[in-house]
Amino acid sequence: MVSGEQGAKAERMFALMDRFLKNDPISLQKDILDHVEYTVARSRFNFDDFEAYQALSHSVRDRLIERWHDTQLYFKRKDPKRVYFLSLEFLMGRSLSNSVINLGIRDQYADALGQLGFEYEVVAEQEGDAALGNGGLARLSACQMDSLATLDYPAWGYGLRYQYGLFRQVILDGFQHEQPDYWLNFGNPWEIERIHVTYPVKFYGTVEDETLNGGKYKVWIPGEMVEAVAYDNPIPGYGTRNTITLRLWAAKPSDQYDIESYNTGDYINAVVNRQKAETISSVLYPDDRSYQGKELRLKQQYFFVSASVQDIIRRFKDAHSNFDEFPEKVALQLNDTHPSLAIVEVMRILVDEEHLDWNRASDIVGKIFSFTSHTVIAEGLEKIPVDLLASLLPRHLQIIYSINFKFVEELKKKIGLDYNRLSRMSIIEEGAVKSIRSANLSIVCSHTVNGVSRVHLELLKANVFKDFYELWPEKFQFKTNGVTQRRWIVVSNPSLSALISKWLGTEAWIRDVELLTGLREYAADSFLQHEWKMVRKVNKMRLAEYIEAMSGLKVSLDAMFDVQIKRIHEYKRQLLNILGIIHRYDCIKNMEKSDRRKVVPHVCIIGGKAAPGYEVAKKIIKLCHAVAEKINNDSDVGDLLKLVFIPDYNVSVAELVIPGADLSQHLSTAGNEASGTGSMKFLMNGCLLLATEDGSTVEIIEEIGADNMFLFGSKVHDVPILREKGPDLKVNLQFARVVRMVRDGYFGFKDYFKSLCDTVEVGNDFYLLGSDFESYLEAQAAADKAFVDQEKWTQMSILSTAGSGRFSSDRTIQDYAENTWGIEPCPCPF
Ligand code: B1N
Repeated sequence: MVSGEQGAKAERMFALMDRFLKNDPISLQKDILDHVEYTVARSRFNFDDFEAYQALSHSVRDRLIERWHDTQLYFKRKDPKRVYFLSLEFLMGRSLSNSVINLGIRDQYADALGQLGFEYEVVAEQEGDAALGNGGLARLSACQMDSLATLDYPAWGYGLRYQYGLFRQVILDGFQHEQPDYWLNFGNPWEIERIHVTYPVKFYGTVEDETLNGGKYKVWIPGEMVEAVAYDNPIPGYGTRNTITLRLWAAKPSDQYDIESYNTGDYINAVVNRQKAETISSVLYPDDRSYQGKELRLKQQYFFVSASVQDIIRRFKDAHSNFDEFPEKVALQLNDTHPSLAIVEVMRILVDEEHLDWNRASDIVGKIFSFTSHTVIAEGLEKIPVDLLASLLPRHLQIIYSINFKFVEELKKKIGLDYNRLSRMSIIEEGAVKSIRSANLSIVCSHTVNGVSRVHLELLKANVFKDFYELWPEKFQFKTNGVTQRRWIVVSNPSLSALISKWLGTEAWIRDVELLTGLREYAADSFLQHEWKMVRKVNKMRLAEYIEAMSGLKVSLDAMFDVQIKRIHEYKRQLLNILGIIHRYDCIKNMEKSDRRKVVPHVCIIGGKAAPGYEVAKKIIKLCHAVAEKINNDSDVGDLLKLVFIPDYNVSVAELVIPGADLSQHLSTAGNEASGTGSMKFLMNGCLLLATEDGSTVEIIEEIGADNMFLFGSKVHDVPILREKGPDLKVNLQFARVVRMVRDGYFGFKDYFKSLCDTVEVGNDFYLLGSDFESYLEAQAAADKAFVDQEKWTQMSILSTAGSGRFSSDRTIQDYAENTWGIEPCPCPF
C-alpha cells in the first residue's frame, strides 16, 4: 500500500524522469558525450577509440537497465514459473554489438558515432571477450541465454564471476604458452554490482544434533564462511522488451564470522587470511574433459550453487509460504554435473532450515531438477572423493548417503540383489578412492535427463547410463543443441544478414529462423548466387587481412579457406587434418610442374587452445607450426597451399573466421563428440562441412542432405569394432608415409614429435586416424572437385544456410521450456 507521502514522492520522481532514453541521433550523441565526461572522466573534446567504447557501452547499458528493470518488475508481478539455469561456465564473448542489435539501435549508434568522428566497427573492436568458460558447453550456455530472453521466458542464468577467464594463448616458437586473462582490468560496463544481494556460504566444520519444538534436526556449524556477492548481467532479447538476468557470484570475505581471529593480536595475518576467500572465484579451470578431484574446484561448485539456491528460495518465499507450491514456480536446470550439489543444497535447506520432513523435501526435489549431460565417455564423468566432501561439506555428505540409501533400497525391490548392477548404479563408488558419482546423483534426483543430440542420447542409453535407462526409460530425452542466429549471423556477418533479409523480403528470420528455408527456392538463382559470392568474398578479405596482420602471411582469396577451429583434443583429430595437409604438400612436391595448375589452392586455418596440462594437444599445436614453417616457405608450393595457426582462438575470433570460411572440418572420431556446435555456426554462414557422422552432424545431414556435404570416416557403430580389431588393420600406405615424414624429422623436432607419432601407430591408434585416413582424403578430393565449379559450390553454400534453421538455440530452448521445464513465455509489455 502506498502512503500519501510516498505517493507524492513517487509523483515527483516520475516528473523528474525523462521517461525512457531516446534513440534519435542527437540524444545518442549527447548521451555518449555525457558518459565521456562524467563516467570515463575524459574531456568531450579529446577521447580515443577505447574511451569512445567505454562511453558508448555505458550509454547502451543505461538502455539495457531500463528494460531490465521493467522486465524484472513484470516477472515479479506476474509470478510465473521460472527456470534457473545453473552453469559453471558462460562464454559470453563481447556484449556491445549483440546488445545494440538486440535493442534494435545499431544503426542509430553507428550514425551517432560517425557524427562524432568515430567508426562504429573500430570502436566495437575495442571490447575484450568475457571468456568465463572453455568451449562448446560454455558457449552453448551463452547462446541459450540469448534465446531465453528473445523467446520471453522467465529465466535466470546463474554462474561464477571468475576474475581470470580462460587463459590467453600465446605462441612462442610454435609452442603454446598460457597467460592469465585478467579480463576485469579495464572495468566491465555489462555487469551491475549488487552489493546488497549477498549470501553467506559455509564450508568445513561439524554437524550437530539439535532438538527444536520436539523435532530433531541437524545443525551444521561451519568452520569457514564466505560471502557471495551478486553481479547481474542484463541479457536483452531481440525484438522484445524482455531483458533477463545472468547472475554471477563473486566471493568476498565474510564479516559475519572471523571475530575471534581479530582478537588473537595477529591483525595483519587475520586480514591476509580473510582475503583468501576471494580465491574461490578467482580462476576458471581450463580443462574441459577431465575432472580432477581438486578442492578448489569443488569449492567453486558449491559456492555458486549454494548462493544460487539461497537466492531462488528467497525469491520464492517473498511470494509464497507453502513449499508444496515450489515445483509450480521453480525449475532448476543442471548444465552437466558441475552444479549437481544444488540437489543436495536444496535438500539441506528444506530439511535442516525449513524443517520439512525428508520425504516431502525429496518429493519436491524430484519435481524441480532436470539434468543435461554433455559427456560421452565414462572417464569424463565427475567424481567427488568422499574424504574431500567429508571435510568440506560434512552435512552434504550425510545427505548424499541418505539419498543413496533410500535409492538403493528401492532399487533392490525392483531389480533384486544383483550386486554388480547395484554397485554400478550406487551414488557412492567403492574403490581405491571412495567417491561420489555426480552423474548418478543427478540422474537419481532429476525428473528428466537430456542428451545434446540424438546420437548422444543413444550412446548414453547404450553405455554410461545404460543401467539407469533400463530402470527409467521415460526419464531420458534429447534436445539437440543449437546456436543463436543473432550472434552467429546478424552480429558476425551483417552483410550476409542483409542479403538474406533482402531475398526473403523480411527480417523475421532473426526471430523465426525456420524461415531461412525460403532461400532454397533461390539457391540456383544466378542473381542471388552473384550477391552471395560477393558477400562471401568480402568476408574472406576481412579474414585475409587479419591473417596478414597477425602472421605477415599474404593469402590468395581464390584459394579455398579451409578451417578447423575448436579446442585441441586428440578425439577432435586436428592431427588428422595436419597429416592430410602433409599429404597434400607431398603430392604437390611430387607432381609434374604442369600438373600443379590443376591443384585447388588451399589456405588451411587451424586454431584452438590446448588445456595447459595436455601434452599431446600441445604437441599437435607445435606440429602445426612446424609444418606451416616448411610449407609456407616452399617456393615450389607458393599459393597452392598455405597453413596458418590462428592464436588465442575465442568467441570474437570465431565471429571473424566463420563468415570467411569456405570449408570447415569436424573430424571427431565417431562416438566422441556429444554434439558439436561449431558446425552449426559455419552452416548458418554458408560454409560447407567436411565431417564425420558424429554428434549433431547426423542430424545436419538430414537437413542439408549428404550431397551438400563432404562426409567420411567410420560410423558410430564401426568404432568399437575397429578398435577391437586394432593391430590386424591393413596399414594405409599414404598414412604410414606422412607419419614417417614427421617421425624422420622432415619438419624438425624429431625427438619431440616421436611420442605424438606413437599415438597413431598401428595397435596404438585409439582415435583411428589410420583407418579413417583414406576416406578422409577422398572427402578432401570431393571438396576440391566441388570447389572448381563455383556455381555449384555457391548453390551448396546457399543450401547450407537455408537448412541451418533447425540448429538455432531458439528451437532447443522452446523444446526445453515445453517438454522439460514446463514454463511459458512472459512478455513484458511496452
Ligand atoms: O559440450 C558441448 C558439445 O557440443 C560438445 O560435443 C561437448 O564436448 C561439450 C568439463 C565440459 N562436454 N563436456 C564439456 C566442459 C567443461 C568442463 O569443465 C566438461 N564440454 C562438453 C555442448 O553440449
